[in-house]
Amino acid sequence: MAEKPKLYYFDGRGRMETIRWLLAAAGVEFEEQFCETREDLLKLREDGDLLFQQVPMVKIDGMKMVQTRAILNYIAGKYNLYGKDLNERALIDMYVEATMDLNEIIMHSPLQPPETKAKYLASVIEKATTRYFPVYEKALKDHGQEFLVGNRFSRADVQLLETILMAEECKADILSKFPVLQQGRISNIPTIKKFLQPGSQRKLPLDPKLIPKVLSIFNIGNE
Ligand code: P9H
Repeated sequence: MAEKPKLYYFDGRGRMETIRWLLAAAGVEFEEQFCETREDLLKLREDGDLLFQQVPMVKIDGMKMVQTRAILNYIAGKYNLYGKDLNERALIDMYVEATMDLNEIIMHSPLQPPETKAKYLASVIEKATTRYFPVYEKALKDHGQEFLVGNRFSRADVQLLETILMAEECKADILSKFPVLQQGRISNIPTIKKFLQPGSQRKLPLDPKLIPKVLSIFNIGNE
């Protein structure tokens, strides 16, 4: 029985959440070790576990993988979520890189100073509804298939759903102009349905009270 992958990060979303989604979508059970303090991060460094002194780190198949995208590519390749050929992979990569761009701006919204938070959120919603969601809506409408690429479940479907749910936390009716995306068929896939259940390893949005703790783990603001 292959060893379960083990994920090293803080007890929150950040850059590890998409990795949790992909493993869950592939039906892969995983363990987690949380950095609760800066000492925990420094210990991983001292033990030589972090190639670039940073987390996320995932112990999988005898490797200590770092770099979020490298980890996602490995998991997608290993669990057949990356298309049947280079052309499908190219399209999947274009789709997922865009979801990660949108994720990046959404995941930084809790860190915005109060005076600019509303403006920041408005720009997130504007980008989501004018640059990103129209592309996925059109793709699904044009080919009429359940999955974005190659009529087969791939990381593009998983990462789009993750991003849609994050965007809906910013504005509940953000999909109002996107009827096909609203269908949310991917949520009914058994592995995804299980991950969306309360009590799963899916993380909640960062509790603002915990921001100082996260910033202290990564020594942000004390440089
Ligand atoms: N290219 C937390 C929440 C949201 C967004 C980012 C960070 C980058 C990858 C310690 N790791 C705040 O910056 C914490 C990376 C990995 C790499 C880290 C240091 C970050 C965060 C923690 N910082 O894609 O994996 O930025 O280890 O000394 O750099 S995550």
